Formats: sequence, structure tokens, C-alpha cells
Amino acid sequence: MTNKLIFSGVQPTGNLHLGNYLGAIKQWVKLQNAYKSIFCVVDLHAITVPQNPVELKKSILELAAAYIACGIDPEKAIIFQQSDVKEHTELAWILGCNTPLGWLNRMTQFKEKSGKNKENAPLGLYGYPVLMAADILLYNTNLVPVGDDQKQHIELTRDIANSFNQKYGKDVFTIPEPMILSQAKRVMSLRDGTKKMSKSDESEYSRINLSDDAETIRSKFKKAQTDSIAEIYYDLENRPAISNLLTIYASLADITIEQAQAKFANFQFSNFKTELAELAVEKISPITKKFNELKNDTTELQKILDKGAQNARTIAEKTIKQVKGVVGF
Ligand code: AQP
Repeated sequence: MTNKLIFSGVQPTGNLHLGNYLGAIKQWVKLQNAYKSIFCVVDLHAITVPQNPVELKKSILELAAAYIACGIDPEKAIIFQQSDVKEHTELAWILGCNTPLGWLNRMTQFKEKSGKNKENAPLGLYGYPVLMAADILLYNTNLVPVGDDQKQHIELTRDIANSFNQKYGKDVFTIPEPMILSQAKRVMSLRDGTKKMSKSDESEYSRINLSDDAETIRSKFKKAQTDSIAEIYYDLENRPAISNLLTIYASLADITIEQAQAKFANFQFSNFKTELAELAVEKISPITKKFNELKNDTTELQKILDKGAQNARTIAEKTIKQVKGVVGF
């Protein structure tokens, strides 16, 4: 166990999918044994887009259940709900007062999520990366294990931390680094190999949810996009869909993409898809089973989140005290 700390989170905005799992949570499970680990249910981030309050409440506990079902151990890692630790919003405001608009204007996620109607997008969606910086910096985080899509936000966090330290002439914040370990750093939609697999995609067939049953998984892979070239080989640029399927197989099997490619070189698409679906069922079914057992024990889940918040608060309170002192409060 090193002294380094990792922090990461997922939004409680519906079912976890294979992208969240392979790109982030599967890595966390390995890392929790080597690092001090904090995994957050980022509910404050979730409300940057409209949420149904009843559904949100349910999703928060379900995400905690999903973390545990995937293998996060609440005895090893802190699991907590972001809005339970008020220091996140306090620090976000202070950092926001030290973040130039020009930096936020470069963030691609805002552009994607606000769509064409930027004038009506809420301030919170625009400020999302500042809140994310606060999440990370509150805990003196060294490493942030995330998927590729979050790299830009971590770079912004570094810029904010460096400029704050410089402005106040003190090393208040540890400068974090992104940790992008997985070869499945960007799992793509099963319907369109050029689009990220995402919770908000309208098509259920675009993603494998961790709550999908075996038949649904099989049917989704069967319908997954391929292309007109008969052979199976990896070529991200020209064959994104098939490259995505090979990446998913390799990540689930814990082998390299080259190994996956060699294994399926002489396969037909249909046979490859069948093997892929069976492997996915084998890996996902135990998670789904555990998740279904845990999700109804809301008292236990709440207890885990409360204890996590208490532990998180102990660290966050120290940081915010120091920050307030430095800015002159
Ligand atoms: N497709 C993906 N491939 C690899 N990693 C991914 N992650 C998300 N999608 C992929 C990683 O999962 C973690 C948590 O993400 P999140 O749920 O908090 O937010 P998100 O990235 O906005 O997820 P979605 O599914 O794309 O949600 P919507 O549709 O609401 O925007 C992060 O580490 C992320 O990198």
C-alpha cells in the first residue's frame, strides 16, 4: 500500500454500463488494494441536467450497491455521497472565483451536453468542471482513475490548482494526475462505433447495462454494428465498430487487443459475437446477481454511505480550513 490517494466518481444517473465498468470501476477494484481510495457518488454533478427527484434518490443508493457489487470493498475504500460533504460546494465556489471563463469555454463536455441550446443551459452544467476540480483537490488526491473522456477535466483541475497555489504563494493543493489504465478507456456505442457508450443514449441497444440479463446481453451483441469487411482485425480509424468489439472482449478477458485479434482472426462475425456475448454474460452475471441482492437493503447501504461521508469529511474539513485561511476568510 502506497501513501498515494486516488479519488474518482460516477453520476447516479441511471444504470451503469460496460463503459463505466471497463473504463473506470473495474480499475478501481484493483487499485483499492494499493492506494488509499475514495469513490464518490457524484449526485451534485447529476443535477447539472434535469433529474426526477424520486428516481435520483433511488439511483444514489443503487450506485452505492453497484460499486460494491463490482468489487469495491467499503472496508478498504471510502464510498460516500457527494452532497453529504458540504465542503465540495464551498470549495467549488472559491475555485470558481479563481477560474477564467476562457478555460471553461474550451471544455468539450459542456459543448456536447448543452447541445444547440446554450442560452438555456444551466450555470451548473457550465461550472461542472470546477466542481469536479473541488472534488479532487479537497482530498489531496494524487491520481484520478477515469476513462479517456474525463482527461480534459483533470487537466483543467491541474491548471486551477497550479494557478491557485501560485496566486496565494502556498502549496495548498496537491497537483493530481489522470490515471488512464484500461485499454477500454473509451468504450463505444454498440450501434455506432464513433460515439461513446453512454447512459444518455436513447437506444438501449447502444450499451450493455450491468443490470442486463443474459438474454438481453446476447441479443444486444447479436445486433451490434459491424462492417462489410469479412475479416476480423483491429483498425480503430477505419473500422471503429469491430475495433470496439475486440477492445471489449480483450478487457473482459484481461488479455491484450493483439491477443484478442489473433484469437478471432479466422472467425466469422456471428461466431465472434457469440463468444463475446458469452464472456460478457460470464463476467456481468455475478455483478448483476450481487447488485440485485444488495440494492434492496437500503438501511445497510445508507449506513455505508454515512460512514463514508464521516471519513471523507475529516479530510475535507482540513483542506477547506486551510483554503479559507489562505484566501483571507
Ligand atoms: N464509454 C466509456 N468508456 C470508458 N469509460 C467511460 N466512462 C463513462 N463512459 C465511458 C467513465 O465512467 C466514469 C463515470 O462516468 P459518469 O457516469 O460519471 O459520467 P459520464 O462520463 O458522463 O457517463 P455517461 O454514461 O457518458 O453519462 P451521460 O450519458 O449522462 O453523459 C468516468 O470515469 C468516465 O470516464
